[in-house]
Amino acid sequence: MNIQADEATLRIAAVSDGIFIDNAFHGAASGRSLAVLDPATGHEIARIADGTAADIDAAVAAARRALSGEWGAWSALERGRVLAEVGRAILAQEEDLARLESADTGKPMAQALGDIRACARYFEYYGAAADKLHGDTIPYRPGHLALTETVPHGVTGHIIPWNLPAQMFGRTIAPALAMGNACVLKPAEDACLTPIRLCMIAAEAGLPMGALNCVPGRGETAGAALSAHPGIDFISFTGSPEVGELVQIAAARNHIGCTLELGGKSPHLVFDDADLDAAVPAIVAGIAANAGQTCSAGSRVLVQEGIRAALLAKLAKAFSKLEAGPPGSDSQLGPLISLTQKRRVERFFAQAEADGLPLLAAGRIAAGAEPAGFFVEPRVYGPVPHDNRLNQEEIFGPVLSVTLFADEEEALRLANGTDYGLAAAVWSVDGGRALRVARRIRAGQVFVNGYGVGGGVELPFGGMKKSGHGREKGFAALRDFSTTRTLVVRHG
Ligand code: TXE
Repeated sequence: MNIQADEATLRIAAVSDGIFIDNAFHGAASGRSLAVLDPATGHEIARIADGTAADIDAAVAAARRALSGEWGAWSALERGRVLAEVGRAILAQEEDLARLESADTGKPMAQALGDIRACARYFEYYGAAADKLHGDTIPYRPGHLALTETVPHGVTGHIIPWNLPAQMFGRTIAPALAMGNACVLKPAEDACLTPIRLCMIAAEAGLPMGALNCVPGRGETAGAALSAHPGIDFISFTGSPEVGELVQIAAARNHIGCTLELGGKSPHLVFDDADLDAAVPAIVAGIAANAGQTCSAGSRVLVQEGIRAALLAKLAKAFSKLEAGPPGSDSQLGPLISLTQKRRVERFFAQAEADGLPLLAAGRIAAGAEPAGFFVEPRVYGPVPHDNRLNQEEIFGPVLSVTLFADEEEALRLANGTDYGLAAAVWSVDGGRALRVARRIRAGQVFVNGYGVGGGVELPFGGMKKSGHGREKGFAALRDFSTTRTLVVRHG
């Protein structure tokens, strides 16, 4: 870690022993703290509050007060202006924030900087959109005026993961605030320094007290307390399907709505006529980005038999050049977030070996990488049988599997043949085929001759099937973070 990263980390460490409520830091009710580890070295770099149910209670109460106080009285225009100001403030500190994000997650600086800019873009986009979603007047009975209003849910809970902390913050908090909700955020215990810092920036940019509160802590304590809290009116969760199920059950018990974004097993469908010079770099970037720890990682390559040899040769060449190393190095990939995630990916390697899957190519771990860091080598396996675990389970690491298909029907059967349905890409220069296939894929985002990971603030994003429900990004998020009140006036 370089000196500037040290400075950024230490500055946050000085305030992060608290819980962020009513625009100020408070001590955790438990008095306990959790270690924050640098994934590139395994060393402790900061400590964060170990928030529990008592802190969640206080945060929800503050959010409720905000709704009946200054925040609740603001117009949509005023909300939009403060969000735009938050976006500008983030950009003004982008280098500093990127160093913090990189130190906390281990990702290369260039990727961290991209994430911070995406976060700022969410605030810019939703700042401009805050007064654009409105109701209708509805032709009704004579002597009546009927109309609808778009109103906030009230207090919204937000549980985010560790893979893209800054992006997730912008993605979930900006649209919720734009619609006038008051938020309680529970960032992931493995990476929460940037979200905490972003809360401070939002307060400094003028967000009123209680509009945004943050309780770092463990999932089974702070996270469970937030999702079951009777004082929240809606919850947005991004993470594993297992925890998503718990969050949805808790929401059902409270009779509130939720959005769940639960990852994927997203395929590339590469047809015989595909432009491989475009496809291969996009496929590699789609699994190497964030060391494969991206919900929309393109982790399966389905390839038509006629182009198999050419594609495999190019993929193997590109993979063998990939290197995982510390964030300050020239490596394209950083470490994984934690020892737990590293062991998880290594279990998939062991399973692949036990199943006799051919290893087509592997990248390397940089010579300078610390052995105690959470690095794994990028790998591509193939051909992998469709029903193998490598093709069916989310690995969340830089691991790609290749499977062959004969025709369109088989490609679609394989593409749709997992529990997930988050993203997909179709590669073909035959426009008719590309569209025909794209429109039969059961996934929330389908790309043709390209692949977008992470970005695209304007584009509705979310899952089908086990990948979850509800939509983030774009105007779709504004709809999910609001509800409708119908008003009927009988005027005679
Ligand atoms: O997720 P968890 P983990 C997938 C990915 C990864 C696997 C496990 O495959 O390998 O999940 O990751 C909070 N009540 N994704 O264990 O536990 C937790 O504190 C309420 C895909 O890290 O789901 C964190 O803030 N909250 C994914 C958040 O849930 C709870 C991103 C996510 O952690 C909780 C991350 C509980 N009982 C992992 N337990 C994506 N969709 O992008 C934990 N949490």
